[in-house]
Amino acid sequence: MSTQADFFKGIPKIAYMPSAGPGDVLCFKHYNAGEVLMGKTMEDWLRFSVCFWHSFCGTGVDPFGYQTLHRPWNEGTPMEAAKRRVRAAFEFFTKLGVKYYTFHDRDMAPEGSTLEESNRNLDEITDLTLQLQNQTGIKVLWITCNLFTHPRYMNGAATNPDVHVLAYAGAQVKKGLDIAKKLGAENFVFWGGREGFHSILNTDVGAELKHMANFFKMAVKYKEKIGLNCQFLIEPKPKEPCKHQYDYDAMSVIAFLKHYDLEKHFKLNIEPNHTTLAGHSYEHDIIMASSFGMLGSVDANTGSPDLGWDTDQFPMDIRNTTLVMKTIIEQGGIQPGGLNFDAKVRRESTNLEDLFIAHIGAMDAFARGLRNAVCMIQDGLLPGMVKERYMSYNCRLGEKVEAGSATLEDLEACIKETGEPKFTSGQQEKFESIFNHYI
Ligand code: XUL
Ligand code: CO
Repeated sequence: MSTQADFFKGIPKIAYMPSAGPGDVLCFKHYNAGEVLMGKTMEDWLRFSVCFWHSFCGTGVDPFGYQTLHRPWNEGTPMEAAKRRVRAAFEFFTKLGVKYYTFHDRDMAPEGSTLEESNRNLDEITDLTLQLQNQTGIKVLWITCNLFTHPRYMNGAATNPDVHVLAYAGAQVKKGLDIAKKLGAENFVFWGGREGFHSILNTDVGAELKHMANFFKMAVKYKEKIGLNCQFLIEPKPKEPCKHQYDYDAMSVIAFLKHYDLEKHFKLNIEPNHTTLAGHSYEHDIIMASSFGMLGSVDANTGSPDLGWDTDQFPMDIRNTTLVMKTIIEQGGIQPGGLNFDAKVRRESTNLEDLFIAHIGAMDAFARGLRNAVCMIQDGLLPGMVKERYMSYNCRLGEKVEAGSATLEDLEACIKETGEPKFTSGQQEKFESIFNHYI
């Protein structure tokens, strides 16, 4: 069978057309893959990835309504449909010009009635994806195992009170890691959707956290054993489907990793829609994770402030993309991670074309964010003002505080000598006005 699919008839390879008009939505107006900014191409700064589950498995079903998205690739037996989906996906990636994709084991290939059958299905479908990867040069940004949809996982996977369920999850992850190796995945994600609780009354939190840590240690060991060279990532989320999820936010995950001596094996995959569900601002976990050297990848999406759930919308807000890209530039890039669009078109966006428009719009929003952040950093005005705020540390006492060698006696002596500190304006509005100049 040819590798060429033809699901998106009439849609050409998406081109960069900077002077296109406002109504031209099937071209990039800002994303120019090969353009070099601060020593790297836009493609390398942004490392865009399309997610398989929302864009190729999503049907528009929500808790209140049936399917609205009738995709031409979802036809035939489950295995036939799986192959059609893969072909449609590679046609889409190629036309869009995105080099990476992400998937769960169970959205790539249907679950069988036994573990062996599920594994065989996955082998067969990933033979096809490998062939298409080799033909197109498109790569896997990350793979993850779905340890939350099947009813066996209703009480959790690695934190399930039943060790047999933990064992099933382990068997699934073992296979997932083999597939990651086969496809050359650059990262592997753990998202603990059901690793948490609904009631503290029936839950031994201490035991569950220890089981989860030991589960991760088994994964690290197996990864090393098979020589899989990829970055492990944990994706924080505070709730949904659980009432409380252990991987609540960036700081909870970092504390967990440090407590169980796992921090050198993992980084974080931050999804801003999860960050806002935790009650933080959009950029909060991006900045917290990066400050600890733990920002590994981004599930680039957004929520809706007036809905308290994970709406997984395409990120279109230039303020947000500017702040994310500023952090990514400041940490020297996001590789081997990337910007994965864990986002779905609205169930009302029923045209096939909407799938392209959504990705193009989000890619342009991030390209603008990148350009803005580059201007901001190269101008040096805002970074200089931030530096200025901490100037007082350029003294003997400040240096000792920085080095961790100051004592409380030193601090007391300083105050006895200099008296009450003077007021210094934080100038928030000035910072905000200058930021707005760049966006
Ligand atoms: C769920 C979510 C997942 C993970 C991968 O909210 O974000 O899709 O990204 O399992
Ligand atoms: Co996600």
